[in-house]
Amino acid sequence: MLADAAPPVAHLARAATSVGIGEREFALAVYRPRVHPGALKLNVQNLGEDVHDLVVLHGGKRVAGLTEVVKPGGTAALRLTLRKIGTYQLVCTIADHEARGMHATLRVVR
Ligand SMILES: [Cu+2]
Repeated sequence: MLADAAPPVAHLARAATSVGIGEREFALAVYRPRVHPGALKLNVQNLGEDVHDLVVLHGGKRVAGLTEVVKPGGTAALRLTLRKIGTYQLVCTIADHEARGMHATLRVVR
């Protein structure tokens, strides 16, 4: 039946958009740097040798962050909803990692 093949649009609209994040010494890569407003799932992979974390900032204020550090070779997921159009900063807050290059931007666009 057609109803089985095509889920309702409302269901699709609620699904979180996945955003891959790669972290290493000392860089932070966002594999989907532009997203639409709504629910996101940041899939964080630590590709390095040190522990890293991930915090999301908007206008210098923290809007979300991982609750635990990510171990070398480990992964973590951060679920959040970003409704405001604009540019968000993703940073690692461990030691001086941000200053050494662990920062990136995520843009929420219409
Ligand atoms: Cu780090």
